[in-house]
Amino acid sequence: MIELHKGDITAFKVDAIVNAANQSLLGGGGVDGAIHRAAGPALLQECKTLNGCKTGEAKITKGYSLPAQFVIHTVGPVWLGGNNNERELLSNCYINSLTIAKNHHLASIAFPNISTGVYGFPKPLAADIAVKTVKHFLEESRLQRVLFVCFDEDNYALYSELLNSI
Ligand code: AR6
Repeated sequence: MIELHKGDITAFKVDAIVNAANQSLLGGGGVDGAIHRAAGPALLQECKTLNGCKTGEAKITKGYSLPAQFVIHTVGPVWLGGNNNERELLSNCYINSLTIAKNHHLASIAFPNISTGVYGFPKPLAADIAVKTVKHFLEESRLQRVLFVCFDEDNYALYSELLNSI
């Protein structure tokens, strides 16, 4: 089941929240900064043991002081105009995060709008990829709840329309 929410993903009490990280996994701005601030310094300590993460891939840590039990860190593509495999890499972020959740027998996972901030991915295209990829994955998995947590009004409007029309 897919749910749409507006707000700060760090407040969600789900099994895992997804972080839109960078390849270092050592923190940054945007949602990444918010997650590290809310989780506390122990999150950075665990992230330092992970040896980074490639674009499109994902790695899991504990959630520490967050209400969520785990954080799944994924690295979205930087939008470079659309001819650098950006679409497939963004789709891979969702697939690889969902696969980790499934392998850990998690029932609920919340996604931010990966790559649509600093990384500059066009929001309508990113929303379309996110919704299609998640719907396709849910057809053959037992994950109970997938939440899209939109922070800005643009993304919330895009997801509302997409989720109502499919
Ligand atoms: N909860 C949910 N969504 C949020 C929050 C929040 N607290 N804060 C921002 N967003 P961005 P990216 C939304 O820039 O584009 C970092 O520095 C925001 O409105 O956080 O994947 C990393 O370290 C936007 O829609 O991530 C990387 O270096 C979405 O989160 C780089 O930014 C993603 O925006 C990753 O860039």
